[in-house]
Amino acid sequence: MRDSSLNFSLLHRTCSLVVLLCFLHIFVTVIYYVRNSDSSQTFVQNQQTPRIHRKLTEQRVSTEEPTPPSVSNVTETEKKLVTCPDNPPRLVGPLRIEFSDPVTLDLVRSENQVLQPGGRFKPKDCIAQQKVAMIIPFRNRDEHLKFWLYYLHPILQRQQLDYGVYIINQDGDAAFNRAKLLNIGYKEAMKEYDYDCFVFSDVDLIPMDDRNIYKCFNQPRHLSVSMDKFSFRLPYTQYFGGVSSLSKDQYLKINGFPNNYWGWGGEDDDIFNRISSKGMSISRPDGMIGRCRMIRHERDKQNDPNPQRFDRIAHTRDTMAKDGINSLTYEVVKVEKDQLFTKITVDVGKL
Ligand code: UDH
Ligand code: NGS
Repeated sequence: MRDSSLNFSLLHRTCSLVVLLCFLHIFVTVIYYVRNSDSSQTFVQNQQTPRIHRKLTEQRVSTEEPTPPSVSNVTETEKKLVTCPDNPPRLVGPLRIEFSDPVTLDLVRSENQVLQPGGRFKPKDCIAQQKVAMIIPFRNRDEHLKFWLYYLHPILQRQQLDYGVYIINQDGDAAFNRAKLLNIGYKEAMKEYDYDCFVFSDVDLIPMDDRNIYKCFNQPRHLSVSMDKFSFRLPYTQYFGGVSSLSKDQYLKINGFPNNYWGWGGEDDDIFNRISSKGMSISRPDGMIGRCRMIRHERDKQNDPNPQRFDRIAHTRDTMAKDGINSLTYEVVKVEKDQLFTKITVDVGKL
C-alpha cells in the first residue's frame, strides 16, 4: 500500500515537471518567434522601399532611436539625395515597338500621372544628372505624336532624367522649317527652366532600346543611328538627322542651327558641318542600342525637297556665324500646357 502511494506521488511529480517543461518550451518558442518575425519584416521592408526610405531605416537602426523621423529629418534626408547613377537601375534594354494599334492621349495621360503640367518630370529618389528639354518640330502629325508620347515618357522616366517635352508647332501652311523650329524650341525651353541639355527629335522616331539614353555627352550626340528604314545602318557617316542631343555649351558653340532651310533636306547636314567646323566630333551609341523605328508616312504638304540645300551646305562655314540662334526671329502664337507636353505654336515667317 505504502509502495503504491509512493509510486503515485513520484508519477505525479514527474508529470508536473513535464507539464512545466512543456509550458517553458512553448513560452521560449513564442518569444523567439515574435522576435524573429520582427526582424524579418524589417528585412522585407528594406528590400522593397526606395532608396530614400531605406536610408531612413538604416539611420534609425544605426543610431538605435526607435522614434520615427520628424518632418525636418525627411527634409534633411531629401537634401542629401545623391546624383542618379550612370546606369539607371530600372532600364529594361530592348523594347517591342509597334504602331498597329492606335493609342489615345487619355490612355497616355492615365499611364503617366507622375508628370507635372507641361510634360515635366524629375526622378524622386535621386538628383538627375542632367536637365533635358525634348524638342519636337511639328505640324499636323497628331497620330505620330501620340505614339511618341506613349513610348517615350516611360523610357525617359526609367532613364531618370529631369525633363520637359516641347512640341514646337509651325503655324500656317508655308514651307516647313525644321531647323528653325528646333532653334525656337531651345529659346522657349530656356525661358522656362535652366536646361543644360537639348534632345532634338523627329516626332516619328521611337528608340527600340531604353539604354539609348536621351541625354548629352561630351561631344554632340547622334541618337537615331540605326533606323529600320535604313535597314538598321547609318545611311552615310556624316548623317545627323532624326534624333540628336547637344548640351547648352555645344549648341551655343555652333550658334545653334540654321534658320534658312525651307522645305525638306540639308539642315541636318548643315548642323553636322557646324559641329565639325568647331572641332567637335559626333558621339553615337552602338548599333544595337541605337536601333529605332520610324512611323511610315507620305511626304507632308509644304515639305518638298529644298532645291537650295546643296548650295547652302556647301557654305555652312561662311554663314554659320551670322545665321543661327543669334539671328532667330519668330512670334509665339499660342502656348498650351498639357499633362504630357508643352505645345508652342509659332509663326516662323516664310521664305
Ligand atoms: N514634320 C512635321 N510636319 C511636317 C513636316 C515635318 O511635323 O509637315 C516634322 C516631324 O517631326 C518629322 C520631322 O519634321 O518627323 C522630319 O520631317 P520628315 O519626317 O518629313 O522627314 P523624313 O526625312 O521624311 O523622315 C521625308 C519624307 C519621306 C517620304 C517618303 C514617301 N514614301
Ligand atoms: C540626305 C539629306 C538629309 C536627310 C538624309 C536622309 O540626302 O537632309 O538624306 O533622308 N541631305 C540632303 O538632301 C543634302 S531620309 O532618307 O531620311 O529622307 O536627312
